[in-house]
Amino acid sequence: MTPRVALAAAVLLLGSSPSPAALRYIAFGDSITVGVGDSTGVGYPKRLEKILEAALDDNVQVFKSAISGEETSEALSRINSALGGGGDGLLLMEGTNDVTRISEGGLSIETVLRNLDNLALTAQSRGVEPIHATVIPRPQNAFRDSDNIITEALIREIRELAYVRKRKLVDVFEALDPQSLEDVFKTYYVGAADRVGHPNQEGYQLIAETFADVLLEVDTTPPVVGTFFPGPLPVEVPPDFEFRVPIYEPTSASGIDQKRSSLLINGREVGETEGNRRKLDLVFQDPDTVGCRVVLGVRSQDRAELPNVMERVLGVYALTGRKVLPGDVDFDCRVDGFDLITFARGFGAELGEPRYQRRLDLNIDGVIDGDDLALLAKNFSRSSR
Ligand SMILES: [Ca+2]
Ligand SMILES: [Ca+2]
Ligand SMILES: [Ca+2]
Repeated sequence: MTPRVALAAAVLLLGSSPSPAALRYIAFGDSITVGVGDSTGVGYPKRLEKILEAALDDNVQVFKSAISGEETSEALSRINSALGGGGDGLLLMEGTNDVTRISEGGLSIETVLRNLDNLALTAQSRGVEPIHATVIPRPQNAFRDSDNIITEALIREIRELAYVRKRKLVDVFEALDPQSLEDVFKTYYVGAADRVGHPNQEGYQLIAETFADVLLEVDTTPPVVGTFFPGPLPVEVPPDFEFRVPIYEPTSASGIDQKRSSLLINGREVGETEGNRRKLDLVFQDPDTVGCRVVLGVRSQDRAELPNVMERVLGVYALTGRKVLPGDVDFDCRVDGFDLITFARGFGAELGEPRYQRRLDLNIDGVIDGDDLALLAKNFSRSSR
């Protein structure tokens, strides 16, 4: 080594010698925290560290403590050693391997929640702030829970857990929710070769940004939905059923905009709200105005300076003893001019086009045309109640 090169090496060493970090986080989790699927091999913790250092202009350490395939019960056995170095926060993203176990009938969501709470309580008892995270959605080719029924049931309860315990929540499910983001699995996931559902580099970057937003208190998440009734599966309910949808605002100090939050029954804003700015229960119960079938939706936004807005359909439910006439496309038990207006919006559309709606294709032949209009006309001005 020439003296010049030796000097350069010494400078490099000095430059990279770790001065004490102003902030230290422990990224605790499974393969998603390990970074499996990230072709650069670093995963979200290193990416998060970079974002935080740039934003705070200070040294930050995001220490990775993760084991691929780990379930929350296994995590409990190593949480103490993971907390050994101390820190400002425990970033707790666990549970997706438990979902696989639940789908095989070997575990309950309640147990997973208790484990997550115990992990968080252990951190608290050692002076480290626990920060919950939901788990990411699974792609259609996942070998278990590819419809995300169990995953969503779990993440809705994690939202409640964070609310009840007054802990921060990083909602990575919401950040990657295929209902709010187009082509999620194509853009942010490894793809067909991976049947577990790991993110790719872009996915890990998005996860890192989602963590950073919460830690830096930048609100980029709209209110999110909790465990709602009657639930995500299509069921028949009595007309006097009480529809109940809790929504949470996990990150914003300013909270939910209650005036702009509502249940949607067949597209109409209805119901009452009860709660506070962090959790709001949206409730509707009225057999007289509920109609003959219910498309349950929710619309909400937070009070961030640039409000984060959310609107989505949660489920479609038949009502006991009520029948939908062909042509009653808004499900209010009558076929009238309002149905005609709705019908006209889809007229001419074929299956696969954005304007095509299944409920307007009355004879289900893949095109909304004169034949469907004839069916509507046949029932015009008739009522089913
Ligand atoms: Ca928000
Ligand atoms: Ca109607
Ligand atoms: Ca048709």
